[in-house]
Amino acid sequence: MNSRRNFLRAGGALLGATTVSRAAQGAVPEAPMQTKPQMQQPLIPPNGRPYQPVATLNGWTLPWRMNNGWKEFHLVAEPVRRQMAPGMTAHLWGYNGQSPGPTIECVEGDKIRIFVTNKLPEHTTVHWHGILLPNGMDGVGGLNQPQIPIGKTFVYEFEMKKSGTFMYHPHADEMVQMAMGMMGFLVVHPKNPNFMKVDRDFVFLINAYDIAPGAYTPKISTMLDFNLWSWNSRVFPGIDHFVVNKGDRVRIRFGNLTMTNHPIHMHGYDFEVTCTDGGWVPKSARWPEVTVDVAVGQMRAFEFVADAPGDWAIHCHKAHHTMNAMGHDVPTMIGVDHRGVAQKIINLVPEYMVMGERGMADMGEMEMQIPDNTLPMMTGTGPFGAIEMGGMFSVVKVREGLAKNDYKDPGWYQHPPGTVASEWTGAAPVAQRPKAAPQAAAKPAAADREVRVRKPSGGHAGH
Ligand SMILES: [Cu+2]
Repeated sequence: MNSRRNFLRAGGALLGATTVSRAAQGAVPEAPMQTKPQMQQPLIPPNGRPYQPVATLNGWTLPWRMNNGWKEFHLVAEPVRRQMAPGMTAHLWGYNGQSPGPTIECVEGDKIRIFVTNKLPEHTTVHWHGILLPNGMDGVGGLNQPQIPIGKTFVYEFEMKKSGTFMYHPHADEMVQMAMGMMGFLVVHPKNPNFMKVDRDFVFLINAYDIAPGAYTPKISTMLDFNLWSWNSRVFPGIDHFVVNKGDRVRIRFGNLTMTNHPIHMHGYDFEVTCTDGGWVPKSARWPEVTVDVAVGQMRAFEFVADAPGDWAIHCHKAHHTMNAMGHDVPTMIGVDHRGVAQKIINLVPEYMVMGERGMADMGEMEMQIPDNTLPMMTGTGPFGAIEMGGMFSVVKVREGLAKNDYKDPGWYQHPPGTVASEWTGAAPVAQRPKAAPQAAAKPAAADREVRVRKPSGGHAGH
């Protein structure tokens, strides 16, 4: 799976004088690398306590080695190229060949040693978000440790005191390094494998980029106006589907490292939030939801039993977050008939296109000239036609008879006959509409009168 070995490029010769001396006694473990954008098979633990491994959307889990009772991992912070969806690649910063970095999985009670090699053009650190650890391991550059200089390797050591849902990211030149894609998921499984047991456990980080159409590198000073809203640095239609066996108990975990909140909405089910970055939510404190808002810097995990087969949409409910890069200065043209003026404009601007007067759905099907390395704003095709989405949108595919740990795309759902919304072909119903009241009609009593708008001409427009 992670076949490319990088032992030499991050070898012991790079160890800095400030590293923990007892770790320096052994060689630094190899730093596996992964550049494929498709989800890699979850990593079934080859040693240590057993657990159901998580499936990282469009990502992978970092292998480790055991060294005298310590689980040793090696992260390499470095520039990477990430395909965000077929047709568009971004030049980001990440770890071990990708943004986000690999998911780190371990078990409550594990002793963890994580080597971090800095191959960025500036210093960095790693903060372990939500983990209870000694203060000097918390990764805030300048406050808890010196920054990791270019070319040096630092080592972090701590014991996993509790299980749950966490992440890692730099706490050094944070605005730039997070805008460039530096982050990763960290899952600590419970010591008791029956506690909070699920059959499928998906993880992803919510991130956002501002990459001008045709460009490759994000603008790092953007505060709010991002144009690529992504999950694990992928956008629809590039985001993996959540493939689930009917009857499975499913957990979906996500963390938000963008600059705004995201109401994550799943169709077809209700669910309960069972974990935050603060820990597991006791049963008595849960309530049903179909949308869970995740604020900046927060993590949420929700669970449901997949008893309803189908292709169920899952997406951020902010409509602009289910679109790819677009100009936001588009005027509203709905209801504007500009046929008369269009020919005059075309005489001046031959490529001028009349659009938007009936809404913008046409754009989902339009083959428009766009710059290289740019995704259509609304795209994707389903079994019934254009899906007209982008950004933070994927599909939960619930099917019967999938094997454990089978995450292969099962194709589109085959609906039982008679269960798809379709055109009514019977007699057209007669619409019952109130007749327009003559101007002189008796006024209704003040209490139940509706709002009336007086036009400048003096006529009445009833409402
Ligand atoms: Cu959103």
